[in-house]
Amino acid sequence: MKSRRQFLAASGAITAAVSATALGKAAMAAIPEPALQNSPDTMPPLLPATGRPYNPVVTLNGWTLPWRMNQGVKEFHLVAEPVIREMAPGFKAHLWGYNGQSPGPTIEVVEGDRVRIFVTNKLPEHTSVHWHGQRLPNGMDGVSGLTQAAIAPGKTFVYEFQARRPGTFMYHPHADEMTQMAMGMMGFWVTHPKTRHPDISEVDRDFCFLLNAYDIDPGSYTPKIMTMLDFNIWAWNSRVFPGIDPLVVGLKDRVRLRVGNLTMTNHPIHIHGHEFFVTGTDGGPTPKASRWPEVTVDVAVGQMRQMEFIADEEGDWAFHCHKSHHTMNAMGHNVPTMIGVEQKDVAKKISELVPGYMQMGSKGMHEMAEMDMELPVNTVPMMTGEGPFGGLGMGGMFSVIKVRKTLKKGNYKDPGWFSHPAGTVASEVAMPASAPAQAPKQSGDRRMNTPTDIEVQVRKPLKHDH
Ligand SMILES: [Cu+2]
Repeated sequence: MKSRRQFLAASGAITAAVSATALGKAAMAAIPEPALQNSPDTMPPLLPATGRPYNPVVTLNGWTLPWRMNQGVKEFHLVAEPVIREMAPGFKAHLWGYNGQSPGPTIEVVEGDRVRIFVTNKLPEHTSVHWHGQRLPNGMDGVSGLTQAAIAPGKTFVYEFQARRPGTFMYHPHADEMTQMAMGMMGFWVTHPKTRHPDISEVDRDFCFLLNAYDIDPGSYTPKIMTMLDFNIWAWNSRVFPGIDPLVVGLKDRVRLRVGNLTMTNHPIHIHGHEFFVTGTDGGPTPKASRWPEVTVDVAVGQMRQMEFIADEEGDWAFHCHKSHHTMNAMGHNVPTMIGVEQKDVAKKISELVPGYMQMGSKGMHEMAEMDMELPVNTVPMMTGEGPFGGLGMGGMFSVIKVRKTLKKGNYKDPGWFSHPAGTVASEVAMPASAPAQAPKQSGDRRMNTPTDIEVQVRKPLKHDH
C-alpha cells in the first residue's frame, strides 16, 4: 500500500473523494485527510469536539477547518489549489484558495494550543503560508526565501508552533504575494482565550470575514493580477452583495465582528443603528480604558479590527464599507458624468452604429439599476438587490445586520425582511406641505431690501513690497 505522502504525490488529486479507510491507519497517522468545502453558504459554527472548550466563530460565507487531535497537538491540513468561487449568484470567479474555496477555511484554536499545520501545494507555482500576527519561532513565519524554502508544486510542508496569544489573525502566502493574494489566497485565524480574559468579552455571536478585492472584467473569470489600485470587485470573503449573507443576531445579543483587510486600500466599515467599540486590533485585545464608541472604523491594509456592540435595536440595519464605490460591482470607471444631459437622440444614433450601446444615467445612476440591461455572461449588476421597499442599488461590500426578537441561540438562518411596527417607517406626506411662515415684510427691514440697495465694497488684497 502506498503511503499517504506517496499517494498525494502520485495522484495529485486530493479533491477527489478519497476513502480514508482505504489508506490504512499508518498512512492516516502521517498527514490528516484534508477537509474540503464547495458551498459558498455561511456554515454553522464548528463546535470543538476535542481540546479546551470555546464559543466558536461564524465565518461569513465561509467555514471553519476541522482538526485532528494527535497526542495533544491540533493537526490541520491546508491544501493550496485553484478553486471556483461563486462570488454572487450568476457570477463565478476562477481563483486560487485553500481546500476548495477562497478565502480558505477559518482556523480556530485556543491560547496555549500546540498547532501543527500541513500545507500541500497544488498550485502551478511555489507558495508558503505566513501566519499574520502570530508569535512563533522565526522559522515558522512562512516568508519564502527568508525563513524557509518555498513549497514547490506537489510538495507538503509542515508548520508547528504554540498559539501564544489570544486574538484575531490571518494567514496568506509570502511567496509571489502580488499574484497569490490577487487570486484570493488568504484565510482567517482566531485564537480564543484559555480562561476568562479581562479585555475579551464573552459574546453571543462572533462573526469574522476578510475584506478582499479583485479586478475581473465583466464576462471573464480570472482576476487581472497586475492591477495595483483600480479593482472593480470589492468583496467580503470573496462574495459581493447580494451574494453576502445577512448577519443574523438576537435582540440584546452581544455581537463581535472581526474584520481583516487584505486588499490594497483601506475600508471604513460602517454600522447603522448602533455604536460599537473597537475591542481588539492586530496587536491583541484593546485595554478597556482605551476604548471609545464609533459607528465607523477604518480598517487599513494588512490590519485586523474587532468590533463589539449590543444589538438592542430591532430591524434590518445596513452594514457596509463607507467608500461608495466599494458598495458597487464591476463597472466602467472611465464613464463621463451624464447628469443633466439629455442623451435620447444621440443614444439612438450611436446604437445604430454600436449594437447594445447603453447611455449612462442622465438623472443619476439609480436609473441604471432599474433598467433591464443586458449583461455579459458571468457578471453581476453594478447596483442591485431588491428590498421590501424596492431596489437597493447596492453591490460589493454591503450586507445587513438583522436584529430579531425571539431568535434561538445558534440560529443563523435568514429571517426575511423586518416587519416594521405601524407608524415607524418614513413615508410620503399625504398632504402638500403648507408654506413656511415668513417674517412680515416691513419697510426698513434690510433683509427685504431690493438688490439695488445692497452695497458691496470690494477690498483688494494689500500690496506688499516683497
Ligand atoms: Cu471599502
